[in-house]
Amino acid sequence: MSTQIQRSRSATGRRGLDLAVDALLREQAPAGWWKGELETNVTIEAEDLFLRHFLGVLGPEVTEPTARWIRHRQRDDGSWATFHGGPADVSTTVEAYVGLRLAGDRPDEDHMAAARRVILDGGGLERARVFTKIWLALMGLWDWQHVPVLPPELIFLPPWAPLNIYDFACWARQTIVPLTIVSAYRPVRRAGFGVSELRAGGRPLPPPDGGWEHAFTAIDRVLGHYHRHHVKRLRAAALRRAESWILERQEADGSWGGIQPPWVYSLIALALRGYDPGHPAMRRGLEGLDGFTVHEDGFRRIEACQSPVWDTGLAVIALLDAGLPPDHPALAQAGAWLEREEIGVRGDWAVRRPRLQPSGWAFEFANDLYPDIDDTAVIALALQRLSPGDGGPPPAVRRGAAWVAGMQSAGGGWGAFDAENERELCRRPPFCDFGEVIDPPSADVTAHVVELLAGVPGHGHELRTGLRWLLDEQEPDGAWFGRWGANLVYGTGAALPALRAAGIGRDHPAVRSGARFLLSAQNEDGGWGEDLRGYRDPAWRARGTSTASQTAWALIGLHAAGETGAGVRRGLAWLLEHQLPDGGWDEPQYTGTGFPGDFYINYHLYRMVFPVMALGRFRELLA
Ligand code: R04
Repeated sequence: MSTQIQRSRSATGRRGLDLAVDALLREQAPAGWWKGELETNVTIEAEDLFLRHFLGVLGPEVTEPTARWIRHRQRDDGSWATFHGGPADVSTTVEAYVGLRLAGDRPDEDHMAAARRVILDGGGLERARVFTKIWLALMGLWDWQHVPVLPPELIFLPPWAPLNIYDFACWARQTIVPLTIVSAYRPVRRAGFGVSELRAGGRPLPPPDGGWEHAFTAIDRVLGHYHRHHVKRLRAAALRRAESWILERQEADGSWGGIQPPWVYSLIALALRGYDPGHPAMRRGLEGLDGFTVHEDGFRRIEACQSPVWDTGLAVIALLDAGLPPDHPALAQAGAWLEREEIGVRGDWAVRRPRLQPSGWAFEFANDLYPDIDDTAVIALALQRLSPGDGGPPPAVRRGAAWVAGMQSAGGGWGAFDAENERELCRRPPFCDFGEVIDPPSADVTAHVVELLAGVPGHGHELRTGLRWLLDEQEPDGAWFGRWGANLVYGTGAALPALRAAGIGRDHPAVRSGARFLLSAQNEDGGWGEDLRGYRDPAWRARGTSTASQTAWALIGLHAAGETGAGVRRGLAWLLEHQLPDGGWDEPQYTGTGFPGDFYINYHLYRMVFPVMALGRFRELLA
C-alpha cells in the first residue's frame, strides 16, 4: 500500500515539474527575457496622480482608471497596507485618500469615511512619513514649515565628509538630490480642496528620545533659519549643480534608476528648474513611466520598478536545475540576451572604486548607471552554467566576477549596489523616517557572491574573506538574515548553497544548524512561510502562512545541506499539492523585500522560478 502511494506521488512529482517547466517556458518573451510583474502598494499610483497634478498634465483618462485601482485595493476596514494581509498603514492610507480626493471622491462617501477613521485612529495626518508630508505640501495640504529641511548645498560635501550624498545608498541618494531642489523652492500647486478632516490635532510628532534625534532637531532648526537667510550665490550654484547631477543620471528609458521615487522627484525638480513637460528630458521621463504602467480590466497601475534581468537569471538557473540542456533554444536565447545586457560604463559605484573596470548587470532593462552585485552574481552564475565544457568561465563571467570581487566591502561582505556604504549616521536625520538609506553588506547578497566566486578562479582572497564574513553572520539559531527577500528562510536558503559551493561539508556545524533552523520553521502543512511582520516583531520570526516561493527557498537550502528526509518530502508534497492545473502557483503574499519594515515587493515570477529550482534539484526524489 505504501509503495503504491509512493509510486503515484512519484509520477505526479515528475509531472508537476514538467508542467511547471512548460508554464515557465510559456512566460518567456520572444526576445529571450522573463519579466514577472512587480507589485508593491498604492502610494505608487497615488503619487503618480500627485505628480501629474503638479505638472498640470492630469486628465480623466489617467485619473479614472487609477482611482479605480486605488479603490479596488482598499480593504474592508477602510485601510490600505504595504503588503498583502499587512496592518493598516497610515501613510499609505493618507496618500490613497488624497489621491481619491484628487479624482473627485467626496469625503462623505462610505469608503472615504472608513479611510478617514483608519487615519484618525492611527494618529492622523501628523503621523504620516516625511515623503507623504512633502506630497501634501506640494498641493498646499501641509505646511512646508513642518517638513524637515533638506538643503541643496548638501551636494557640495566631498565624498569623505559625513552625510555627503555618496554616504547614502544609491536609491536614497537619487531621491535626496531632487528633493533638495524641491525643498529649496517649497512650491505649492493647490489641490482645490482641504484635508483638515485628516488631522488628529496633536503636535507634529514629538522628537523621539536619544541624543542624535535632539542633535538633528537642533540642526533642522538651524537649517530652517538658513533656508530663510541663505547665501544667494551659494544657493544658486547648489541648485545648478543638483540640476546637472540629475540630468547626467537619466537612463535611456527616461527613468532615474528605474525606480519610482527618484523618477517622480527628478521630474518635479526639473520642472522647478524651468523644464516644461515638452522638454526632451521631461518628455522622455513621462513617456518612460508609460512603459512601467499596466492597463488591465479597466484598471491602471504602475510597477515601482521592473525586474527583467533578475527574473531572466533566475529562470535560466531554474530551467537548468529542472534538467533542460544548456543548448535548449529558450536557454540559448536567454543567455544571448543576458550577454548583451552586460554593463560597460562607470556609474556612481566608481566613486568608491575608481580603478575598478566596469562590468556587471543591473536589475532592469535600462539601468546602466546602477549595476548591482546581487544581479551580477546571479547572472554570472547562470551564464557560467550555460557554457559547460572545460574552457573555464566565459569572458563575460570572468569580467562580472572581477567586478563583483572589486566591490567587496572592507569587512568581507557585499552590499547590493555599492562598496563601503555603511555610515549609520545617515539613518538619523529627520527626513530619513522611511526605509533603509544605506547599503551595508547583507548575508543574502554575500551568499550569491560566494557561490559565484567559488566557481571562478582568480578570486581566492575575496572568496575566503567573504566566506568568513558569511559564517560570522549566522545567527545563534542557525538562520541567516534575508535583506532582499523575506526573510530568514530566504537568507538561509541562499547561504547554504553558497557554503556547499565553497566546499563546506554537510557535517560542518554551520550547515547542520542552518538545516536544523529550516526544519524547525516548517509548518504543519509541510510548507514554509514567513510573515513580513517578522522583520519588526520577533513574535513573527520565521512564522506565517506557507507560500510557494518560501517553501522552495527552504527546500533549496535543505538540498544544499544534503537533507533528504521526511521534512524534505513533506515540503515537496506541499509544492505538488498546491500546484495549479496550469502548472503555476498562487502567491498573493509578498515575499520580496524593498526595505525591511517599510517597503515590500511581490515579485510575480518568484512563485514559478523558485518551485522549479526546488523540484528540479530534488528531481531524483520525485522519481
Ligand atoms: C532582489 C534583489 C536584487 N537586488 C536588486 C534590487 C532591486 C530593487 O531595488 C529597489 C527597488 C525599489 N523600489 N522602490 C524603491 C526601491 C529601492 C531599491 C525605493 C527607493 C527609494 C525610496 C523608496 C522606494 F533598491 Br525613498 C521598487 C538587490
